[in-house]
Amino acid sequence: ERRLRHKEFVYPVVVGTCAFYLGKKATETQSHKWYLYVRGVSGEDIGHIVKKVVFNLHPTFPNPTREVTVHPFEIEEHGWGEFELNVTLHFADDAQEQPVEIYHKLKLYSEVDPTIQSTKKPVVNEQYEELIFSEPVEAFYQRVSNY
Ligand code: SLL
Repeated sequence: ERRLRHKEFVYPVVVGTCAFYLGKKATETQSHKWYLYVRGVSGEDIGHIVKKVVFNLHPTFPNPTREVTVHPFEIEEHGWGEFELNVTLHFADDAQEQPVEIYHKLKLYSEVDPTIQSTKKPVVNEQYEELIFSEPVEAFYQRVSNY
């Protein structure tokens, strides 16, 4: 497949976690409910670019490798501790690109005051990432730039 020498396709995404303290329902191993997601910057489906997201959780979780192949590229879990996550994005076949890994921290406690826990106000940690396709395959570039 032909690659476009002087072109670049840049697609911004957000990787985030959103954690809710369970309050009275909290147990020792499940004090929080949390979500981990990858989406476009306005919350849009990224499925035309990304065919699979692999979320690698801490080994204390059952089946810590979670694969999602459709929007929303998101998982829901319960836990007690913060940890560093590995999120691997696999691109659409016509992109002919290797997967990329993004590291992200699951935050359960507010940095402003970690002793204050509210069941109503989630702790959100979002990171902006630019997916950069330099010298993209022509067919992929045509498809995604007209999207
Ligand atoms: C810590 N380094 O010690 C971290 C590890 C692991 C969190 C946190 C498992 C939940 C479950 C879970 O929340 N692990 O057992 O179902 O703080």
